[in-house]
Amino acid sequence: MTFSRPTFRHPDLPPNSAGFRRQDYEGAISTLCAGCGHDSISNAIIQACFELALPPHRIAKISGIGCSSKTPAYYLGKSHGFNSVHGRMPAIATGANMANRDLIYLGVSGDGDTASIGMGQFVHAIRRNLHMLYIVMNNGCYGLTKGQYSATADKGSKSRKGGVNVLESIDLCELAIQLGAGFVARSFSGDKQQLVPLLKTGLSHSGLSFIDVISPCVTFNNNPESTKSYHWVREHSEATNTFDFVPFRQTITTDYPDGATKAVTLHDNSIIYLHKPPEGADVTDRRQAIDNLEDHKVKGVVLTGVLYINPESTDTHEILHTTKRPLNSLTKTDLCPGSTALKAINARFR
Ligand SMILES: Cc1ncc(C[n+]2csc(CCOP(=O)(O)OP(=O)(O)O)c2C)c(N)n1
Ligand code: SF4
Ligand SMILES: [Mg+2]
Repeated sequence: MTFSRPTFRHPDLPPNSAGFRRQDYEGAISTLCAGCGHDSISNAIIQACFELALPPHRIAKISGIGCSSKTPAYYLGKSHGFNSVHGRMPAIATGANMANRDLIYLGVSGDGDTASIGMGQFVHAIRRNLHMLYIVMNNGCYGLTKGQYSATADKGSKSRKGGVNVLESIDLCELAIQLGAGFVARSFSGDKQQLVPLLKTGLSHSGLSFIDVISPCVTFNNNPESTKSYHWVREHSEATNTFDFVPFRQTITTDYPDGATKAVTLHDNSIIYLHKPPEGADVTDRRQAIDNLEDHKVKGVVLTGVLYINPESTDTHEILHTTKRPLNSLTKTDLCPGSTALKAINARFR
């Protein structure tokens, strides 16, 4: 059976500053299980891209395999897309980014896709600081293949069938911070208020931004003893800070109290204002960011919000000094400048 999305929208719904309407960022109707956390993340992605007024044709969404990796079909229907092989999203994103640095790259993956088969790809994309937003829709299981535990399932967590996970879990945020990602955050699919500004910040950051979104699998892993269930996360989460994201085109009208607020300017001159609780840790300090995650883990608390941010981050192109022009726009003359240029290059190595 196929479903098509109704095209009728209220005629008074306003467009964004680039003239696009919300429906320009939508995709096909979801075929995921009703109540799946991944669908809420899809909606948050639509909202974030609409609010940032990103031209849909300048976005490239790339995914691996899994229920999570199917979601790019459900948003950004007018954008470029590549549904790749299990765990290989970062390789495809790297190739595309090298060929055309002018697009906005959105990598979508699952905890199985990233923390198991794609682990090698994940760590090297971070090391290179590839300019992309990397989202993991984290349900602690392989939803698409009927709910086996993934490597992010917490030790002692119980699945719906009652099996206890006896293995240590991998914390992808901690790993990302350790490997040098410039923007790392964690959120919950059921917290759109927190997730949308996080996505907007991640999309405006230079280099790799990583967001781990806990996203309950209602079919295989949503019982109260699972640490990736709606119930558990609602009972056991704590935010690092509250924050506002201000795109650089927008006039800053709000007043922020002294002392409790830190303004971090991103490469495109947008600003993220972090309002820290009195005992809050400094999220611009890498070592403290890791300690903060570990401290909360010991207390059995899921820390959400901005976990680490490095405003000085430099992306792969800056590190490698690549040409400012996208490779796919270079002509034969640019790529083959002739024998005189070649002789000059060779002479430098003699
Ligand atoms: C090379 C390869 N190995 C195994 C599979 C089977 N497989 C498909 S999806 C998946 C796991 C998906 O889990 P996750 O990335 O967490 O996505 P979710 O469905 O939970 O959103 C596996 C093991 C595959 N498609 N390809
Ligand atoms: S199996 Fe789980 S992850 Fe997959 S669509 Fe259903 S609820 Fe979502
Ligand atoms: Mg999963």
